[in-house]
Amino acid sequence: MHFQTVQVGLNNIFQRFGSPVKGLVMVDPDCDQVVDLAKLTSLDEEHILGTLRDRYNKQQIYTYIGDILISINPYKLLPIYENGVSDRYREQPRTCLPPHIFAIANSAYCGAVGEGSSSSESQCVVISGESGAGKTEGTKLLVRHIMEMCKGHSQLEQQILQVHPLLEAFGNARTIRNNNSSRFGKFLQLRFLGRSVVGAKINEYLLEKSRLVHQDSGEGNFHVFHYMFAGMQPNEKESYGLIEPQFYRYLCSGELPEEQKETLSESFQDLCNAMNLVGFQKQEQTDLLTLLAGILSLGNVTFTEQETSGVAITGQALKWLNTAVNQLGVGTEQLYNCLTSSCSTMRGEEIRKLYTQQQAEDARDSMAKAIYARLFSWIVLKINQLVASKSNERLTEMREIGILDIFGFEKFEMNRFEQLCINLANEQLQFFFNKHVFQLEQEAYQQDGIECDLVSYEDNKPLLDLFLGKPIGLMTLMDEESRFPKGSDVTFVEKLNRNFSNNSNYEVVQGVKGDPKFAVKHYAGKVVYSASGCLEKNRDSLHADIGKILTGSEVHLLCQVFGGKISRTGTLHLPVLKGSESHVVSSKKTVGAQFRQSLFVLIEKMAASRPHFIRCLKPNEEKTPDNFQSELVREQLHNNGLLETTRIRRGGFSWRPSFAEFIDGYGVVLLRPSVARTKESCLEVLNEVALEGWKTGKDRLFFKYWHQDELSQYVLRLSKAAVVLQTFVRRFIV
Ligand code: AOV
Ligand code: MG
Repeated sequence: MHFQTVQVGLNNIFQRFGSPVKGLVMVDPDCDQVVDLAKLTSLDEEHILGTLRDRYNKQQIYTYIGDILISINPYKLLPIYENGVSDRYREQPRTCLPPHIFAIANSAYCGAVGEGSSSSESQCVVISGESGAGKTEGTKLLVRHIMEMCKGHSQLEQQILQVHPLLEAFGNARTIRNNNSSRFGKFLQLRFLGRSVVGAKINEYLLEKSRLVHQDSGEGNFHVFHYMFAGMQPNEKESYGLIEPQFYRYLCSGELPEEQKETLSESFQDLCNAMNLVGFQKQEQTDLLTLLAGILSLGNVTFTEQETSGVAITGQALKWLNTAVNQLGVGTEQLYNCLTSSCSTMRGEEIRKLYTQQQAEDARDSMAKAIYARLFSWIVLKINQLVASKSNERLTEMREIGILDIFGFEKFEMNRFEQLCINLANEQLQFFFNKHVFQLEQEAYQQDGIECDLVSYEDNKPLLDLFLGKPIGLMTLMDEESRFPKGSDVTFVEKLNRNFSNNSNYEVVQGVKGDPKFAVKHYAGKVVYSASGCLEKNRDSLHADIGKILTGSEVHLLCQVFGGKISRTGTLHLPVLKGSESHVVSSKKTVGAQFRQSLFVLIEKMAASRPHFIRCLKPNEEKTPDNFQSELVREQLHNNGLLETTRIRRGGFSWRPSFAEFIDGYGVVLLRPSVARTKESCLEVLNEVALEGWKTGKDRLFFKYWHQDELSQYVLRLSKAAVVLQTFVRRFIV
């Protein structure tokens, strides 16, 4: 068949299937309202806020700023997530449908599998927002829709969906700001070969383990403990050695309201189902629950000060010690000794040092925290093993979608080491966002001499320097002080005050005696931090004798997570505790240093993929539906730099492929066997598709955010047409 005839054929087919989209329908078909803030006629905060409020009041919680999605937490279930809706977003172009998180999932999926263009690349979705703004719910919706897109109904897809209830049970808890607050950060990587998901991997960041032993008023321990009490039958509780929750010191919230019990009981069932589905063995599950009960019993071991020196465990506390001994599978005497004294060797001689009340309580709590944290890491590791991609042969062909859901920015009455790390992570994310949305884009205009109005934005680099600057940054000073034998929380803050009193992002705070404080002006507001306990948490040391008895536990799982000898699988690689000569086992790096390192690796990984941004907003602090508090939202718009984002999306060119990249993706439009990766071919393609409003640079093209959608739709229609044409040729011509 002659080429000309094919073209005529295509045109006819386009008429049947609709022509390539020219210009976008940027109004919501259901409500005739602006759905893209970058298309507003006037760009000021009031107008943007008003548009978001009007949409929210009509239950339209999603709005675009170009290719960026804004999501406002509705605090109620909206009928916008059913399968039918998911299907519509899968089948129709995003521009014909109201803004939705499914559309972002679609775009990440299509980018990763190369749908709508002939090249594929790894993607990442960065979801940010304050605590309670909807990041975790958003993550689940994204994963669900992406699994729908794969539609292989494979066991792996089911397992991946079950990862969330599992991780949330162990890593989420009720806080003042969010009833289901993530107390750890996660980066979930979904791996694809062709259109199918072939594996997944989770990285976890900084579980807030201090919550296990202490919760501020109005807050809860990790959900799993509450699930156990609500969901276990009385005989089951008895077999694990559990009594009523109000008798445990680590569960100060005690008895739960009746109406909550039912949902918690269901959650316990969901957790058990998830463990089964993901592939945890029965014995592992039993061990896990036994150890959780053991942690609670351990928490009830209290100490009485002795007249001479040291502390003793007596009466009721001794009973709890014995219960813990059974549940944790360790020796009574050893546990007694390592909770009340420490043992070290000096010149070959063993020296036992008796603890004070405070030291004994710290030893008990650090033991409980170490067990819980290692169990959590083990769960993540286990999930990773079970959902790992089985074939590593075609590694280079695999593409990833990484989804980042960390703990949101936090500002409580009392902010500690954990908030410091959480807020640092949020600063880094904000920096990543700024870099992508503003800095790289504007640098590219200058390099290529593209004329475009520059948009100024709030650069949080000085704040990152305050934290991470070398040689003197807040985090390095903390590490330094943690290593210094005489270092204390007080000397740490003195050091900060000495070094940063002139830094505009730092504020000296007059703390009460014994509770040293300092303040940092974050992008999302000023936070006063209490340094009490900071150094200890940063050191995160565990006495060698405690490590030793846990390594020798008779409970297989406990022994395994502490790197003991018995091992059925032998394939788990949690770092092994080294029983050294010194009486304190301290991991080589401080918690802060490890966290910084993992954030660095994460940002590098994200920078190597195509990012999609979702900015979550919180409409009110009361966690109630239909309650839009303008001032609260205005503050978040301001902190997130969303007005500036809107400006740059409107005026800027957010997609900037090189000529070669462009031809790899869209050269197919020219319907030729080979297309040179040159500027001329690019212009030919653009002429064919009849796009308007783009610019050419020295070695790349500059496109508006909607151009990529238009091109992808053109290619999709082309491939649909090709299929029809093939069928036609097969039926009627051959
Ligand atoms: P977060 O992840 O951003 O906070 P979540 O995703 O846990 O916040 O959302 C908090 C609560 O808001 C959820 O438990 C739901 O009750 C409700 N919610 C959020 N998104 C939706 C939605 N799309 N539809 C209905 N309800 C929703 V934190 O992890 O605390 O930073 O650290
Ligand atoms: Mg969360």
